[in-house]
Amino acid sequence: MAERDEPQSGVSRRGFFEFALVGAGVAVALPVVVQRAASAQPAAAAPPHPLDPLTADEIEAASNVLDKAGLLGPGFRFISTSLLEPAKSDLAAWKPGQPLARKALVVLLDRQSGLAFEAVVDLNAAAVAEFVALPAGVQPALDGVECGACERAIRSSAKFREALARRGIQDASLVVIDCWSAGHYGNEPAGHKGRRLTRPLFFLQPTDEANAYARPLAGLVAVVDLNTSEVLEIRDLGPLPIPPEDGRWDQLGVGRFREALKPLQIVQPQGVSFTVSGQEVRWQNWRFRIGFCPREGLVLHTVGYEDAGRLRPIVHRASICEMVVPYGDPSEEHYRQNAFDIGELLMGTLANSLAAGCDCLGTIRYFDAVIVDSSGDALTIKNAICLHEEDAGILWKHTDLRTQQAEVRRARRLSVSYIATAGNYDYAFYWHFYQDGSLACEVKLTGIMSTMAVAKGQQPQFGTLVAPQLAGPFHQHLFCARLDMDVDGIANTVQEVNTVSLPRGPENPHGNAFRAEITPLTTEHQARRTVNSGSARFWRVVNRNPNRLGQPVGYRLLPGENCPLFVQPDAAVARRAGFLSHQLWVTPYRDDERYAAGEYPNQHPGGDGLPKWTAANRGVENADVVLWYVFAHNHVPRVEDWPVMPVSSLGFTLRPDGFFDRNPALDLPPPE
Ligand SMILES: [Cu+2]
Repeated sequence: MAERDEPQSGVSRRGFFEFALVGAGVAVALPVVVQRAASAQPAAAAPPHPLDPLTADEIEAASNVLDKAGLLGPGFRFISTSLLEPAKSDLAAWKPGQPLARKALVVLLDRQSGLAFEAVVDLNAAAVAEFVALPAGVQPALDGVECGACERAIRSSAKFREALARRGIQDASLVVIDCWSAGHYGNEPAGHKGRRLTRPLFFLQPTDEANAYARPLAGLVAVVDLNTSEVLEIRDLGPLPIPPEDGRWDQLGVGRFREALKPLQIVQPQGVSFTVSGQEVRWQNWRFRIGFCPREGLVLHTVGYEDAGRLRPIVHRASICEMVVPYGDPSEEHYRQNAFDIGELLMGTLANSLAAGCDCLGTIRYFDAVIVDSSGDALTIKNAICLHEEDAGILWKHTDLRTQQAEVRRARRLSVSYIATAGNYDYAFYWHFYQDGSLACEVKLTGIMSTMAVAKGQQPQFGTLVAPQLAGPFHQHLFCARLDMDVDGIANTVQEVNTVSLPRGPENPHGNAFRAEITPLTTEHQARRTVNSGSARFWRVVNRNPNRLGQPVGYRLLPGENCPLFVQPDAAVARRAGFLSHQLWVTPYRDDERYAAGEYPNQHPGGDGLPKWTAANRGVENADVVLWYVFAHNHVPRVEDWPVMPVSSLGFTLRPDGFFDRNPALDLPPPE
């Protein structure tokens, strides 16, 4: 087994990943959230399935196989271990009861050589199937242990302590150090090239209860080599006064509460209406599997709808495969704030342990998530995924004014979700299943904004003043959903639908005419599209199989809130996240085209992922298509977003379009 070179908890006073804030805002070490695998998941009663996430035993078996094969040198560290999902063709050929070919994909980092490795472990054969050194310079995602080491290195740096002294801070342990991914800007000094870097940000937390983000330490730029824990650079651009207020958001800090609401109880006296077998969920004709991986977190597999006794596939695999948060402040200390939280931080590993009555109401079925720690042991995140039903208002209703015949059906939805904390921000990811065949993705943004100090009496140019001498910088949250669509089978075509008004003329004598125009997107270049509210644009994925009216059966992708990327096209983050140049991409399915910015975006110079793959301009007509939908929240901070941000939510919806022969929820029984 690889050497565990750092303890997992108590690494630092307040590590980036290693502490969770619970209860009255008291910092508590990780064991509350993450438990050793031994005390975790009960054995699944259902027979295993090829898409089940790796179990704790499988993760540790993979580590042991690599160790026994002598492949783990003393500087090796596990970055991630995840299920290597079977090729789609193999999965299609698999029948329940047949043996599973279980493979683990392990990403390793050798701190001594600085090289990263990909290993495939055949778990059935307990053998290493592949072990490949990645090209020099490829940097897998950051991990919490190395960030803890970075914090210690900075705290013991004399230059850092001098910079703190210039800010009136004598005790370096009062400084919160958030490791940020270093990015790639092309202006890195020669001595930084090829190294594994982080560029931390600094905040003062004078007491355990204080909100560190209320007191950013302005003017400090630092670069640390994560492999050697060397502090490569500490630059003091000059301090600004530390903002004066506490920015407390914890119970004790808030102190006085409004009168509590009277109880509102969500009770399901007869239990839930869904069934769970292993990772498979069935509810209201829906059938799907819950997956989880360290990078994308929650994954939906084999989403289908049972229609008149026939299980009809809709989405083969759905996930949020990448996201980027670019910040708009051009100053030397802030222009590199461009976090790829999924590809650079592994969002799934940041999943919270959820609590009934707080994060979710009602009768909850939780699923644990299992990840690998840096030494190769399995860690279980208890209750990482929440599955429950919610009332969702009315589904349909009509009153006949003549007969007074009234019919109404209430909607219920089934929600599957997880919540991850990435430093200051918290992201909640939901998939909502509806009884009318709709499937909606919702992302909720909350937590604490990244902040910057502002000189007294000044107004920030690139942010909003949210408290005295404290600004929330302008920034964006851009997400990419990867939707491997299989609408009634794998042969699908994507169409764009634009509503256009007709010019006056013989076709439009009264000026009122408008119609929906349908354009098939047949090649990858043609399918690089942007949202357009001016034409009420949406896209749909159709299968040539006709419905009873002879129309192709299909599903719409309906955009929700969206906006373009606001940085220049040649800015570093735009090059590195080339997928942000369009909101829709369509590719023919390939097993190895998984993440919109490529496999290893950390410190990548750019050009990987969707722009690279689609350069070939492959055909996507009547093919096994993958939709990549980019959606964005533009965050112009408000005073009300401070000190903790009320949820902002955005997403998109997949809605049946000719998939059914009529309203599929016509058969819902009336309410009692
Ligand atoms: Cu924001």
